[in-house]
Amino acid sequence: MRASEGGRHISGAETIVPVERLYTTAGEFLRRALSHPRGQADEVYLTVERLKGAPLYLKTLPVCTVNIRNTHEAWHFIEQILSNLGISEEAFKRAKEVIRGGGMRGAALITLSSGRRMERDTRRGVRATRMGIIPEAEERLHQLLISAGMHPTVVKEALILATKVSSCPYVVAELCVSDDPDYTTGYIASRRLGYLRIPFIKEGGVPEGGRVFFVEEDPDIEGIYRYLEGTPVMIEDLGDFMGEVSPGDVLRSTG
Ligand code: PML
Ligand code: MG
Repeated sequence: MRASEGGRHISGAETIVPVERLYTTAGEFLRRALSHPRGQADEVYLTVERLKGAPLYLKTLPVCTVNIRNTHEAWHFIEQILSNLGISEEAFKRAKEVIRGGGMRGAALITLSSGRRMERDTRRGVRATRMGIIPEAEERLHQLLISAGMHPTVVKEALILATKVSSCPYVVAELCVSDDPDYTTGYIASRRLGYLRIPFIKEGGVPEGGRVFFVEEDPDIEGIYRYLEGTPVMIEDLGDFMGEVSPGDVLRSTG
């Protein structure tokens, strides 16, 4: 689903479901487009297609929430952790520009060392699509998120997306800031560190946000698009939920 208002991006969502859940899912996505905190869509595109080929089955990244108290601390932590993952200051600066500028439908691809933008079309970006979760894992994830006091839909979808993205060869890390004005928790995800939730990544009321996928220096761009946009991925199992961790502990584990 892709929704916009006056050409401005409002909301996007994707999933893989059995045929009998199509009607409900289409209805839920439509409702989301028409009652979104970013505004009411005046154009909604729903695309439904049969899966071509068997999906890859993955386990979600392990999740923890970094104990952060304000936006300043959040960005200080992000800068340090990205640096420990091999991402240069240049690439970090470029990522901040993308996220603070907002307005992209997909994610930016930024090379980790020279900080170059690698998307075919920098306004559209690359979209991670064709991913879902098997019903049994979804039910368990729902219960876990509810008991941890996390938003069941937002975090579920972000974790599925981040798990697919981090499994893509050439992708070293993802940085995400929601474009929902009142959703102020973001994350950094990587194969090495899992899914690190970062509270206070932005001030409330700010509609700008976005996703950046940091990639190796000479990436196979066609291969990245093929995998992220084309290869179907299903979550079949859940990684650990580790609760709160201190920024210092995470940094020490990578430094
Ligand atoms: C989005 O708006 O889709 C991004 C959501 C980020 C969720 C971060 C979290 O709470 O784990
Ligand atoms: Mg959103």
